[in-house]
Amino acid sequence: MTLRIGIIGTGAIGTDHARRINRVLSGAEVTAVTDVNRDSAEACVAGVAPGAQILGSAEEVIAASDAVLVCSWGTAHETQVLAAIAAGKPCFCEKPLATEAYGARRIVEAEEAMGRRLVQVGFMRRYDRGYVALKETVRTRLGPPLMIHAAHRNPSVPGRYRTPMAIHDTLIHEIDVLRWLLDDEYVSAQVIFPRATRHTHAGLRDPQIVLLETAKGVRIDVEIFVNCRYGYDIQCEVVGEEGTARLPEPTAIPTRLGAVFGQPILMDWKDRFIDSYDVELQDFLKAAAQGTAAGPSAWDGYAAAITADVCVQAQERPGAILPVTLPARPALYA
Ligand code: INS
Repeated sequence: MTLRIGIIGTGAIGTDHARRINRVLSGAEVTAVTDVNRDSAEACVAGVAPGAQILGSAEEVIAASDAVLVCSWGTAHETQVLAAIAAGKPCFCEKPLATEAYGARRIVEAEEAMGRRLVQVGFMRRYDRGYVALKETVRTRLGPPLMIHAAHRNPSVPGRYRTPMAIHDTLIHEIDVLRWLLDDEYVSAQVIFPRATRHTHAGLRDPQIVLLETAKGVRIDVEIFVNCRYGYDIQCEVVGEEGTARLPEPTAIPTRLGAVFGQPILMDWKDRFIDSYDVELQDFLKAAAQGTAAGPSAWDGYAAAITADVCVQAQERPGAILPVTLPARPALYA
């Protein structure tokens, strides 16, 4: 059986997922799309989803599909995911699950009321080979992890990117993947601001350092530097009792050329975890064919949203250490 997939939001990531489903993955076809911008939906259909009908609303797409992908603006996610759950349809939602924690909470409650998992959140780093290997090394060889030093650098960001986006848009990846990597929960967050780069503007403090502490006492420092100029660079080093382990660099050709030993650095974030998007969506399709969802859950989306909210408050009080409090994990997400 070919699964009928509906896509809500046909911007860059929605269209790329449509391409993936129709041309790379197996078991599904994109049969319906919608976007607030009709031109964008038409371009998606013309480019990568010739078999899809363009519908006028998210609700129509949900009704016409076996499973849906929510790739719209972050602020629209909550309503659309809740509508998919109400219809009993498996739903893949790009990050963030909701723009504030109470929205994510409503999604968790709706899913609990349905009694089965229907939501997968698009935290694709969990599917990246490098992170998977790092997690395995930490689990089997490093001894108890003690510290993590991480960096999330973008060469530049669009003009509309403001200070809180460093958390909601950027740090959100580390918030999820480090919690998963350590199998631990955050208990506090602190933000400090180093000297600012001259490449930023009044609306964006850049760089920033976020310090997280986990229930087991692991200390994490994450540098967020979104105008670093030189490239898109994701670093993660775990320090354990017996040794350290690092996230591998993406494959690139080292050269010895013109008296320089060199290795290229990626510039576009879309290229950095490109393979993991295929794996995460295939995982979604596999579970969706059984009428359920796997992978990062609504609970993970909620936990990330709670932590992100605290980090944004910590940005407003530089230096203050603020508690992160998660409610008890419901049995559905055990
Ligand atoms: C993007 C994306 C990237 C991240 C950027 C963010 O939306 O999530 O992975 O590095 O900072 O703006």
